[in-house]
Amino acid sequence: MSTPPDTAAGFSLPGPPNLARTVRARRGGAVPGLRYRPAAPADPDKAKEIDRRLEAWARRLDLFPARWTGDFAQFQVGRAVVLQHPGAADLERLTVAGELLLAENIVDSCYCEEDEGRGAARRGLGGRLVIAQSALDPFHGTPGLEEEWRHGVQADGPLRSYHWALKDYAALATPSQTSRFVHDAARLHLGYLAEASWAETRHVPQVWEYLVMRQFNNFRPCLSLVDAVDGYELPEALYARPEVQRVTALACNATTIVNDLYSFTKELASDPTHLNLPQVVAAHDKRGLKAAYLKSVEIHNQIMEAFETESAPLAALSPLLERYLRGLAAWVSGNHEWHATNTDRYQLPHYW
Ligand code: LA6
Ligand code: MG
Ligand code: MG
Repeated sequence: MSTPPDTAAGFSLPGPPNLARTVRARRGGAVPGLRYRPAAPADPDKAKEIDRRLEAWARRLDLFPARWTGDFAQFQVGRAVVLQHPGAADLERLTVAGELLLAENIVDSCYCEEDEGRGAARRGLGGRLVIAQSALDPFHGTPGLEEEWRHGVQADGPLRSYHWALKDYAALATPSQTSRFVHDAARLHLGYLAEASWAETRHVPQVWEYLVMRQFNNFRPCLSLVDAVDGYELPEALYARPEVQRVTALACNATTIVNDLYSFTKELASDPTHLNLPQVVAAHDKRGLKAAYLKSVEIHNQIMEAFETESAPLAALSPLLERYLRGLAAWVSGNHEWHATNTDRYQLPHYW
């Protein structure tokens, strides 16, 4: 466990209390009192086949050093996408969802998360992320400069993973679905930058400010695929409607707060000042981490309830919307199941 310096730029700034040693982790299972719906069980053979394909893809593109292969296995990408997309049209589409999930995690781990020991650094992050965005979002210029760009976006594993995963996605999705994904990636990168900026200055945002950041630093790019993976398109004219955007964001936020709840002890152990929802609530309420954690569960539950309540009348409007909302709900359930059962990666605090 590392103890971060309590000074930044030569002056002290208040941070969340360092209570890491008081929180004993307990075994896995669902967070007591959490509002969630059970996921369709994952077919282990399907998950294994996706993992086999993803491992071959990662080796072929030399995405990460061989010594990280065990971390790859622990992450269970195949099982994640099988749980999240129970209506997937075929294995190829599931594999592409896995490529994108892997790529997003490689970028987060290698560029953004300083504590993970993979060379990530907050300093200079903006420059790295803008180039990463261009691995998804092509540069257009003179032939010579485009050639330099083509070469430049093959420079490291994070760039190669983004570039080749998106190429595979664009081959099976419509241009509108691909464009949707590229915009969601830009939002993700904006969120990473805000997270890094607050970590650098040791700024503790208000709860609403934290959740705004987390609405961008969010699983949204994964939920952006639900129609393409299931083999159809929710047309832009429906997708862009404000009420559809709202329920999409509510679903995405519920899934991401689930990450904050399940990764709480892991993050506390690696950096006691790492921001997640319970930490930010604790910093403001000053009633301790346990009360803050339980309040965070309540915030999650209200967001889940709003997603479910507001989805129902929308689903009644059109069969396509109904299918899309079912896909979002399935992703939410599958994501919860993956977090609750990935006990190698996540353990709950001993609060109950
Ligand atoms: C994971 O949270 C998360 F929500 C992300 C937005 C990063 C990956 C991006 C995707 C899949 P965190 P943990 C679009 O970075 O808790 O807290 O597993 O990951 O370390
Ligand atoms: Mg992260
Ligand atoms: Mg987390």
